[in-house]
Amino acid sequence: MAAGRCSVSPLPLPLSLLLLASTAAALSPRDSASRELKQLGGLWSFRADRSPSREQGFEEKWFSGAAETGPVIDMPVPASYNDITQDPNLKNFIGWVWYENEVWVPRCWISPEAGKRVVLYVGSAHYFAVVWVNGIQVAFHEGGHLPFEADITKIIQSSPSLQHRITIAVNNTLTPYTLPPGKIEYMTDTKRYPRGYFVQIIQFDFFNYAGIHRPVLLYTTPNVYIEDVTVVTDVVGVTGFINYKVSISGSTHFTLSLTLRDHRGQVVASIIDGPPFGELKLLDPNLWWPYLMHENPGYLYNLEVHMKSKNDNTLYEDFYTLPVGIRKVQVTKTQFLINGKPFYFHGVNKHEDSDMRGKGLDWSVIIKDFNLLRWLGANSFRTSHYPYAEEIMDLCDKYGIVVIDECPGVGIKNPLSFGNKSLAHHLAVMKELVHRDKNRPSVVMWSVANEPASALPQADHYFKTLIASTKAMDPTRPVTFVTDTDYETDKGVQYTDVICVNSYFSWYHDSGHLEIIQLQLANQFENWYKKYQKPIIQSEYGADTIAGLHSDPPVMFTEEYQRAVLQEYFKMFDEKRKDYLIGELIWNFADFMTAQSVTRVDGNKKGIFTRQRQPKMAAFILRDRYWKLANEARNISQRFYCQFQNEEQDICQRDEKTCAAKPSFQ
Ligand code: GCB
Repeated sequence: MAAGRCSVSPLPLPLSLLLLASTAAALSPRDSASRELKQLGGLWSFRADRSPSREQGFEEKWFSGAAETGPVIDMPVPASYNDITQDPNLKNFIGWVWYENEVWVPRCWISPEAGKRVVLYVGSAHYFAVVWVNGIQVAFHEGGHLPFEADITKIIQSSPSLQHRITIAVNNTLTPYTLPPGKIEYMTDTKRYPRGYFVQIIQFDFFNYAGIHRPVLLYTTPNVYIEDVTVVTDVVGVTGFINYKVSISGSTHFTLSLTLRDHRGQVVASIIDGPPFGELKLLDPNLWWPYLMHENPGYLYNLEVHMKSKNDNTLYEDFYTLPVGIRKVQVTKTQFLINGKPFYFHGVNKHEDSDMRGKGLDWSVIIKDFNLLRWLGANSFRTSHYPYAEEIMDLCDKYGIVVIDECPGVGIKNPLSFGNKSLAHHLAVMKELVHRDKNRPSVVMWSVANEPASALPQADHYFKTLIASTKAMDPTRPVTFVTDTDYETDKGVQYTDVICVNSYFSWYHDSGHLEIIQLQLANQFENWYKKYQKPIIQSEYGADTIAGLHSDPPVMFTEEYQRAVLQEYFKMFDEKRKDYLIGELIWNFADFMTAQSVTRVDGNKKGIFTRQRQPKMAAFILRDRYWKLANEARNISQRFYCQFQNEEQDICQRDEKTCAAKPSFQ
């Protein structure tokens, strides 16, 4: 809950702004022989609109130059603004904040002879964002975890200057119709609260960090350009198939060539002057395998798409290179198969969360996290509870970390949030997510929500529609949502392909009673399986743990208690993975920030690593388990193990043959 003072809702947008359609990003921006990128990260001028109505910025047209209208401070982009200053009011601010930056655009980008488009791309701004260039509105986007963009060519071409002002207003207010939903509650008892006092109510367990969380870029394409590429891969026997579809914008007259290269750059398949859709066939391809399932995980080919178009005597050429992993995903009644082999998810749930940066993208944190995941022997994670940055997803593709890709459908508890308005928005968000991540081999399943009130009667229609529409958009991947509702009353799981269930035995219920875990967990699994005969993932379990707090016998919040909870869960996991349990994802990878409450001591402490990524005792027992699971599934993991174990030398001396070829991750 965050507080503020305001006479009206902090949300309203002038109608003219709402009329401008949201502009979801097309292909992930990449440079190429025909495309240039310019990063706009760094320091932006920043001003929070603290006026009671939060509308001062719009009334005074701060998009015409916020820096001239009042005091601004330096704000890093990307980063959440909440933890950057010492100001508690900014930490808990609700409403519009304004970012402004002056950028140079090279002359060669905009001369009409260059025949280029210039696109402004925002990786993510939480939650509502309005964008202006030189005071002209170019985009409005709703939703904090997905990219959007705007073609700004005409605006910058018509400016007398090569320097341009970019303004981005961002509002973090959540309503019953946003995703995640929330509610602004006005406290009208003037004996207890100042006049106009309101709080943001949320029903999810992470801090509602806000600001520009991911990179802002300018990029160019030719005027006739590759707008989208979709690939769907399949494996039949020893043959790999890549079905592709390319859409071109700006002209209907073009020719297309596609070249597929292996990791050494050798051409392995190609199509010259082919149609915009078709198939590439590869005999005995290198398949994309998850980390620890193969000695060469995350194998990616590069699909180079080359478009040529002659328009009004001008030749336009566009090049776009898409990494492609060839793999196939299937679900049976008891198994999850990748390339026909059973895959067991031994992984984590994460958050985009770190000190100071909040949810802002930071390369050091990203790489540290991937190193810890691989140290741990984790082969997978769920993007709890929103889509993660494309930069993170790229590394999952590259390292072979399997992803359950979750949309921001978290905290859907209010019956109002099951209405048509919310459903329409949820469908739109899934469309943006599927569009962004459809080509990623690491993404093996979509999760449309986390712990919604799925016992409500309206949940039936809601999840039936949502899951059917997601499957229609992507028939190649299973769809799930994560439930904590009782198997008898849940209305949504019937539509899923895989059952994902969260439970916190001996924590939120029967607190302190470790001895009940196995019985309750066995019942949980049996009940769900008997009812639906679908494979099950334990999608969350865990215990809050203050690093350095000890007690034996274990008591809650100590490292020993977290370890004991995990060990009890492991016993039942080992029973059920013989049958239909296909995965276990610990809650959580690292401690993370939440709203303040009496149940949270400076955030959620269920991490097996602290927020600063130092291991608690649980990290070591999980690591032993995950490496054993990997070893059981396939012995090659021993080779990876050597890379991370301190006792590397010992193992290598004992088992020279296994350790002979040490693969490198880079
Ligand atoms: C859950 C939620 C997660 C919470 C976690 C907890 O069931 O899915 O968002 O953080 O429990 O620690 O309470």
